[in-house]
Amino acid sequence: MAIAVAHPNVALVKYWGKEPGLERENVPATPSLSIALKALSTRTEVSVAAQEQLRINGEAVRDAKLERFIGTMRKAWDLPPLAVTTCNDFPTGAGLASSASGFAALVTAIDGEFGLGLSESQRSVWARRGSASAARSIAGGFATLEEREGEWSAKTILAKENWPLEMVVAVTSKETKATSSTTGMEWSRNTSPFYPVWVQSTLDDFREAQRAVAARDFDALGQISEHSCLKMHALMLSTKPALVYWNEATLTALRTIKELRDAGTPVFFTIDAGPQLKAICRSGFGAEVEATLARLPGVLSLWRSGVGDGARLLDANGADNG
Ligand code: 2P0
Repeated sequence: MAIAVAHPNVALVKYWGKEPGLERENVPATPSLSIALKALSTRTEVSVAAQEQLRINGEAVRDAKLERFIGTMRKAWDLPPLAVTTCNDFPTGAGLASSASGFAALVTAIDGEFGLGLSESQRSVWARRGSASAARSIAGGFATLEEREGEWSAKTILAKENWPLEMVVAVTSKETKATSSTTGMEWSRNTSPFYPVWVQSTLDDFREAQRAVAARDFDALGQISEHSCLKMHALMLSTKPALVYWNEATLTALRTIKELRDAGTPVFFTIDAGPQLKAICRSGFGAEVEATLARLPGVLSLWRSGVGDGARLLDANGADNG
């Protein structure tokens, strides 16, 4: 049996939309940039079984996306029936990137169990075929997902040690979202009049965010991240039917982060395809940001996190030596 662990990631420059004709490969229409969330993780065990079995969070499931993905891997390797057991220590399918950590851990565990000998960039390409954001969870630290030598894969552009930012995740709903990201982004591409501008302008955001990470310029990274986030939500709102992922507490938390920043705390926000708010702050300010968000009505739970590593195998005793 092989056991792998992976963290979800928070995109600062967002991915929302696939390249026409390459949807099944999850080739993004734009590059993206993210930070791995150390405090949240997915742990996945893979072993050989008499019949294929998938268990997610303790329950036997049928999962079309997962089954299709394993089928795609079978076209490349002669894999036997698999027993896949995966657990998230955070809500699944609620805008916390469980598919990112999930596919990153799965590819890493399959690679480990069957000795496929995949390089990190090959694992990233495979994870992307499961869910594009999963490519970034293979890399860890500050990662970019873009086209590299003809394939879309992610790479760490700054190791976690080199910029120890803190993140606070404020959970405002634990419900599974009504519209999946995969469906929502297809609707946006096909119906939003803003979509072409989103694709074209995200390239500039990506370059600016890369520069900000390289220079460790917190203010510049905050400005471009909030812009990319709000622009993505404007795109979602202009989709038919409209994709409204926020709730009242999301907006209250957003306003609170701006107030904290105006009062001198180095912090900015981002929000993905769900109602949870993620605050990113300089090292040493996480406790203050967490305490402030915890007092808000509608904030159900919080995580405080540092920057995490990429997906990795655990040893035979389940210990993380990575
Ligand atoms: C991101 N999201 O860059 C953006 C921001 C959500 C909002 O990547 O269709 O689950 O499996 O490739 O990766 C969510 O999309 O979608 C996502 P698929 P995925 O993190």
